[in-house]
Amino acid sequence: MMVPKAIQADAKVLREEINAHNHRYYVLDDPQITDQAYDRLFRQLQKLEADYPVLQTADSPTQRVGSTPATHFESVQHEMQMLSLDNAFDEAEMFAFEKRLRDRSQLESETLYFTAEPKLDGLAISLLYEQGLLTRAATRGDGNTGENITANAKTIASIPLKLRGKDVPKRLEVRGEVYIKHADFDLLNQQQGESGGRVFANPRNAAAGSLRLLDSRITASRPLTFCSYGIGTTKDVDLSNSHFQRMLMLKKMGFPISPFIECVSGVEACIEYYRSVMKKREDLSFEIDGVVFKLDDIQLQEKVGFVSRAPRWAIAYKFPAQEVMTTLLDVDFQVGRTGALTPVARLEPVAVGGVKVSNATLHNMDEIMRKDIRIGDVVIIRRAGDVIPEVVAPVSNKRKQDLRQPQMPTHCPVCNSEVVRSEGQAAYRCTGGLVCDAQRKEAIKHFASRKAMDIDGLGNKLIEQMVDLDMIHSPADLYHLDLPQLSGLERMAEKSANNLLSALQNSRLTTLAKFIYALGIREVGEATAEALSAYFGSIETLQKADIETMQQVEDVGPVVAENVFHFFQQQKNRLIIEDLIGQGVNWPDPEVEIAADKQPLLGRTYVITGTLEGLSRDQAATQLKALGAKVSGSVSSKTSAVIAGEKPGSKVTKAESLGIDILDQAAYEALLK
Ligand code: JCF
Repeated sequence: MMVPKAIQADAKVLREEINAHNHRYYVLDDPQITDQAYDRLFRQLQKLEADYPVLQTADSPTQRVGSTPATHFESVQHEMQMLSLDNAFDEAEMFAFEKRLRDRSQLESETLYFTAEPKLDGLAISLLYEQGLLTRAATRGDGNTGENITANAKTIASIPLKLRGKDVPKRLEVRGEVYIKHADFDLLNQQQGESGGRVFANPRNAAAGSLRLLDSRITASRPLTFCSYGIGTTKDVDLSNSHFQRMLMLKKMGFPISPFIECVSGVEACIEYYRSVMKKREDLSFEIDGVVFKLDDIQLQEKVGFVSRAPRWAIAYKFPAQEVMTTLLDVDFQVGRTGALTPVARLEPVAVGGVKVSNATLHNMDEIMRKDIRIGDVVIIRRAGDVIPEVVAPVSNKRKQDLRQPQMPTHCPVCNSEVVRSEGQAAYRCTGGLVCDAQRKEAIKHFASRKAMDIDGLGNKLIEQMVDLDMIHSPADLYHLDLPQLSGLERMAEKSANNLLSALQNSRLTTLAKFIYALGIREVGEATAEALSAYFGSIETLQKADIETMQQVEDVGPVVAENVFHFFQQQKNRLIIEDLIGQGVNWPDPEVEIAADKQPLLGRTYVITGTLEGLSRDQAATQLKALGAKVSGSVSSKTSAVIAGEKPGSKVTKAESLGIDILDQAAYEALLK
């Protein structure tokens, strides 16, 4: 078919433009156009190629959508073996690595330079470029023989289909890692779950599974990313003797390289680099499991050579594993502040992420059942960053005999009250309330915590000790403590007792929001406490509010409203609040919040008198204030209207004399609308 010259030129321009944008995005990390603009260019090219199929060149970005499935993967012989890496797990092993290098190279005191980069947790592939075009991609396999995954590799947007630049090598083999970023992995697994597909255990498995699909159209839909780390066979390429310089050359040719790659001198600097990457680890958008160091001098590399499958000139200094296996010895149940019983795994102690762990959370009973975790199982423990270690899953093929399922106790392990499960909720709860020492301890810890009453120096251990000694039963009891009582405690000198008393004194002045939060009402966090404080303005108004009024507060739904209402219904809670206020806990009046776009009554002043049906005067005042109005206690010429319920007093007479409007309950309700 004849293709008009102008159309050929258009296709070429589009191809080059799209490839340039790809390069800016994946290699330079500096995109110039929006995703939508990119999609527009892409569709224009697709249209031209559909009209004139001969325009579909091998390097066309439209080739990344995948093609019809293969029946199997051809095998590929690697011309140069694909090496794996030796590991180091501590500094001593890094120094041993250096010593081996010096012994082999007979360099005693010269500075050794190393290229350093984070070690991606993905899988290694080889990309072969002939006359500048990607002609073959292969997995590492056993290092000698891999699988031909060219169709799949072509769908990965960060793999160049064509080399950039004028110097086109006859042959160039580029090696690197295929991986999936955290966010992409989460999204992929969510989609897989929704469509009933395979849910992957981690990004590495997802990357491996996606790269080994016979249908490259499915691979095209998987969010795979490529990063290069080295060069294999070459023909007709001018190569630097520095590994670092070679990597910069790859970048120029259009390959993504690690944004963290550096050349450092000496093993001490390697260790420093390792520490700095370890600090960044949690903030990276992808999983890494260590740092790779390579002797930078290629001639030296050749001199020191390699053993079986790993080079002597490189090493992977691994981070402490974040996932390890150990035995689940038992499951205990911990009682939280709201009485919820949480299953806690007691483990054969094991080091995870550099810390010895003997307990981990099992989240809840549903999770235990879903994962089929049994007491005695070998389990996978995960500890990432500063989060609480968790049991990820049992290793089911290690289960040798029938094992017992953990059972939720029928009675609280602390106070022996009955344990119940509310309908539709995951949590089982102890019904003991503040009778339960566990709940009492947690309630007081929460009350004293920084974001609540902020009682400095009142640590968890101290609270536990005082509850165990029956010194305190409720948060209010804290303010009854005196010096002789405190000085009698374990590890409590008179000075610290005095410090604690003054911390208690300082905590008496607080804010309404912090006070509400400190009460520890179920599901009332800081933000909800703030909103309740702003809406109701006083603890009395809040205590008297009904469930419907509470739901007027932003983000307060029926469940939270019910929790708050139920909390204040209970006599014992009201007594504790009364006691706290009696002990001098106080706060300035909060500003009552008015939504800027919802102030139809701004500038108006109302006076409320008499009894309204189903509504206290405080509640009515709150409703009016929420609409921007002012509420005053006495009638004057500035009064906009008087709201009069049953049995109004003299205020109505005064209003009549001043000619001010009087609204009955129906008129008031109409006003609110
Ligand atoms: O990031 C990696 N996973 C990675 C693997 C980086 C490297 O520089 C590697 C590698 C495997 C082998 N270098 C070799 C030689």
